[in-house]
Formats: sequence, structure tokens, C-alpha cells
Amino acid sequence: MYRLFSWEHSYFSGKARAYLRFKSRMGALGPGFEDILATPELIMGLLIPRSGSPAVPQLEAPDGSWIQDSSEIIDYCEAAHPEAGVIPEIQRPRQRLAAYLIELLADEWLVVPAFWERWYFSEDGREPNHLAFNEQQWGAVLAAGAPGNLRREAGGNFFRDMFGIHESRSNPRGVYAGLQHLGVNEQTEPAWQASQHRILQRLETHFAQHDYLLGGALSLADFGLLGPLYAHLYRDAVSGFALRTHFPLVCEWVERSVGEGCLNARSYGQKLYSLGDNGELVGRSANGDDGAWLPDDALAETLLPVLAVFFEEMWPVLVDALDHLTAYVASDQHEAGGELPGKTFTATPGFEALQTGNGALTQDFELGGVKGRRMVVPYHAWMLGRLQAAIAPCLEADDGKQSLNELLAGFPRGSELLELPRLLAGCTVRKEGGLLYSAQT
Ligand SMILES: N[C@@H](CCC(=O)N[C@@H](CS)C(=O)NCC(=O)O)C(=O)O
Repeated sequence: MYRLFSWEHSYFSGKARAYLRFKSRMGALGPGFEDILATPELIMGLLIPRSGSPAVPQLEAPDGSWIQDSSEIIDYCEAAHPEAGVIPEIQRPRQRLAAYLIELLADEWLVVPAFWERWYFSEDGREPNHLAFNEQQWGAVLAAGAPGNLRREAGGNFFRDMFGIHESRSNPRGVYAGLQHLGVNEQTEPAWQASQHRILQRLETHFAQHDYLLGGALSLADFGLLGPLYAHLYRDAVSGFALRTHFPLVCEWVERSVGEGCLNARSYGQKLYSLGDNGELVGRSANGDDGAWLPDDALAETLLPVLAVFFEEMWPVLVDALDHLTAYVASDQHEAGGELPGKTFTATPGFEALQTGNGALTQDFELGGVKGRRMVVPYHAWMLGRLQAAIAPCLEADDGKQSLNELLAGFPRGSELLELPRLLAGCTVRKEGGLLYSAQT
């Protein structure tokens, strides 16, 4: 069996778990998988010794290989188990590109407001407040097996000691320092929240017409969006209340895509029944769009505004980040082939001087007319390299190239995406397990 080491409250675990559950339910994951709570004992005694990294989720394959991050977990399983594939094939260039772009937007842009929601509404004096819920769900990992009150206490102690939660503004540490590294402060907070609401509103409009992002079946895009939308925006109490009250169709999509607690949500594989002439049950597929991605490589009209957010907000920041990374890799501060920072939520330990303040791996950015400063995340260059490799075969065919050109021309600076080989030339990132390195020149 595959073994997924995860936490219920972890952003990227929600993405990987929903994917593995889907493949497994479709009978397309060979021996299946077990979802194992990654307790501190397992992280120290198993994950770090085997993979060199404490991050979750991690997957142990039946042959003993260890795989992270969530995108690589999906790539690994898709290669080993191509049935019930979740990545549109190269004959569907638009849907293929859209799936990778939405995954990137979800993994590395929506992470900021989703992460912020959890910790802002856990601060002292903040109302409404979901600190208790978070103490309980973190304590469930930290003191798994202990009685409920001791689990809660373990969560509270951890937040106090590791994150300085009671002095989150005056002396930010842990997650609160991480939010600053990502470009969140009192000036930018409203802009990040507005970005999140803009995306959610556009998704709500889309799910009024379609069950999933690409039509009537799950894809990489849906699993990607479960990163922000499961553990943080759906499960956490304050954001979960807001999501249920303002975006009920997005909530229904979460349940449908997660595949649990979803009898009303018309999940994959489910049948709806009517009564036949003789009162017998007559089943039909529960999903719209014939239970498949839209025909002829079409993208729903309602999906284009979601993709537009990528180009309007994230792409300019990514292009600038690649410039900074290129300059850093070429500088005498870095040795070719050497290690690069690898974390998303905070500056990587050991690289703080580079990724904070005015360090070489920091950048100015603008969102909603507000200016801020944030760390450059080399993992983004790895994600873009992976996207480029995925669309390169589509661009080799004339019709594929034309189709993507036409799609991209509809977005601000969209055509620049086809310049990725040039943009990545000086900052190609090599990934080994959870560690990132610049390419040897
Ligand atoms: N890019 C990674 C991120 C993995 C990650 O950052 N995991 C977080 C929890 S969601 C974590 O384990 N943080 C603690 C650590 O890295 O020690 C992925 O796609 O899986």
C-alpha cells in the first residue's frame, strides 16, 4: 500500500489526500493507500531519517521511495497509475494549461490569504475567533492519543512557545513571521483578503454552472484548489462560517471534490435515482457535463475570470521573482548547483538574511494598488519549470500552439507565459525530495 503521512489541518495534505482518495475509489491506485497521522514521533523517527524533511504531506510508495511535495506526489502517482488521469492530455492544451495555472494560483498565491485567515482570527482579542478550534486540531497531532483536554493544552502551549501567539504583532515568530515574509502587514492585509474574495466570488459563479473546474470531472485544478479551500477556508471556524454563508456553491464543491460527507453534493461516482414506471429505482450519473471534462478542449466562460486573477495578480510578481532569483544565482553570494531556500510558509531556516528585510531574495510587489515587500520563493521557479515541461509538447503542434496563443492573448501579459524558457534560463531549479538547488552550469 501507499502510505500518506499527513495532518487534517494541513493545507497541502488536503490536496494530496483528496487526489489519492479519488484515484483509489476509481480503482486506479494499485494497492490503495493508508492515511497516517504524521505525529511528532513519526516525523522525528521516520520522515526525517528517510526523506531528510519534516514537511507533510509525504508519500511512501510500496517500493519504499519517499515523495514530496504535493505536486510531485500527484506526478508520481499519475505516471505509475495513468488510469482515471487527472491531468488533461496534450491533445487538450487549453485544459492542460488551465489545470497547471489554477494549481499554481491555489498552491502559491491563495496560500497567503488562507494562511492569514487562520492566524489572524486566532490572535488575542480578535472577534470572531477560532483559536480554540486550532488549538484542538493542532493538539490532535501534537498529543495524539492523549485525552481531549490535554490535546487542547498541547496545541495552546505550542502556539505560545513556537509562534509567540500572545505577542503576534509586537514580536512575530513562527507563522506570524511567515506572514510578514509573504508580504502581509497592516497595509496589505485588506488587499490579500480582497484578492481571496474576488477568487471565491468568481468560483461561486463558475460552480453555478459546472460541478468541477474543467466541467463534469475532477482534475489537477480541483485538487490544487483544495489546498486553500479544505483545511483553512472550509474547516477553520471563522473562515468556514464565512464560506458557508457567502459561498455555498464553493462549499458544495469542496464536499464533492473531497468525496466525503457529500450525499447532497453530487460527488464523483454517485448516482441520482428516479422511480421508473413500475416504481423501480433508475440510476443516472449525479454529475453535470456528462461527467466529463468539457468537449473539444473548451474552457467554460466562467473559468476565464478565475484564470484572469492569475495573470492580473500573480504573474507580474512571479516574473519579477524570477529576475531576482536569476540575479542571486549569478551573484557571488551563491555557488552554482548550491542549495536554495525551499519553504513556502516562511523564510527557510538558514536563508533568513536573504529572504527578509532587503535581502537579495526579497522583492517589492503591488496588490490592489497597495505596495508591499515579500520573499522570493525558489519553489515557484520549480513549479513554473514543471508547467513549461507540461505544455512544451502542446506547443510543438501547430494547432496546439495556435490554440494556446489565442487563449493567452485574452489575458494581460498572457503571451509572456510562452517566454518561460527565456525567463527560467538563469534560474532553473532542481528538486531532490524536499530540497531545491540551482542547476549546475
Ligand atoms: N509545497 C509543499 C508544501 C509542504 C508544506 O509546506 N507543508 C507544511 C504543512 S501544509 C509543513 O509541513 N510545514 C512544516 C514544515 O515544513 O516543517 C507541497 O506542495 O506539499
